[in-house]
Amino acid sequence: MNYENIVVETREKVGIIQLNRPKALNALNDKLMDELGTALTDFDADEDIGCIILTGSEKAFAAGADIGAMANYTFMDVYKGEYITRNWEQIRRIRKPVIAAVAGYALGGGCELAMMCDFIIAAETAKFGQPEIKLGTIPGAGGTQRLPRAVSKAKAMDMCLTGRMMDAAEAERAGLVSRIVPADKLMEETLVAATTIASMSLPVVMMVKESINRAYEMTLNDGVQFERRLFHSTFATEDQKEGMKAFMEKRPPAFRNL
Ligand code: CO8
Repeated sequence: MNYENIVVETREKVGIIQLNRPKALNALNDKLMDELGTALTDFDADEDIGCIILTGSEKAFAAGADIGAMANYTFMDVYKGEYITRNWEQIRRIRKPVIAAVAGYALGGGCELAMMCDFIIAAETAKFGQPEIKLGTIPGAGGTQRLPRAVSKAKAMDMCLTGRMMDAAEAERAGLVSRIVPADKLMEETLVAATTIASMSLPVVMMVKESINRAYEMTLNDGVQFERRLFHSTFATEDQKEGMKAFMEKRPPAFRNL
């Protein structure tokens, strides 16, 4: 597949998608989001892929939705879903883990896209922000919903109301990112994490993702019940038999995704 706005590659069982509009700091437009949706769906369907990395450039993961493209949209353009809103949710339908590897700016829709991934590994240069208020609009892809869940109401209000950026250290303290790595090690470290995940049993990995995501949608009691049933169902897999047998035989497991 030939893409104009993203670069796609595979490293063993890891699929890598790099946002690639460097002149616009990877500003997200409809075409890019269509391509991203297609690449994610293809990796999700590819039996040889166990984990996906989404990344940008050294300067920007993504500096937001494309302001130039949006500037003259009318309410009807956006409400009817033909522009910007139509293809943003595809990433949420991906069942394999998606790691955001963020260096530089992750602003507006870029911050929201990173938050739609399963976790964020940040270079020490990463900067997160929801500056839409400075443009006379508000976050439109979950910023006002995912940010407070990730970093607390106080910090989310602060960031969305003032439009200020959070650096990597603050983002890690607040729980927005899982870890910070040196900028020149971002892909290397993220690949280690992705390769580790891809070496596990894929159906069990998918259950972990599904179960953790339910924590945001369910009461604690319902969530624990949901988790319990998934836990029970792992005992129907060959990979659970292999994983526990390998432990007892003091050898690495050979999962077959069965
Ligand atoms: N859209 C379009 N172009 C952009 C964007 C953007 N978001 N960000 C940067 N660019 C372009 C600049 O216009 C510039 O282009 P040119 O060279 O042709 O003038 C180029 O990228 C480089 O940018 P700068 O010269 O500004 O670089 P600086 O290093 O001086 O500054 C910043 C970097 C601080 C990142 C600055 O570019 C900036 O503030 N960008 C805008 C950030 C922003 O406001 N983002 C939020 C956009 S709104 C949004 O994301 C809403 C999402 C809603 C999603 C809804 C889906 C359902």
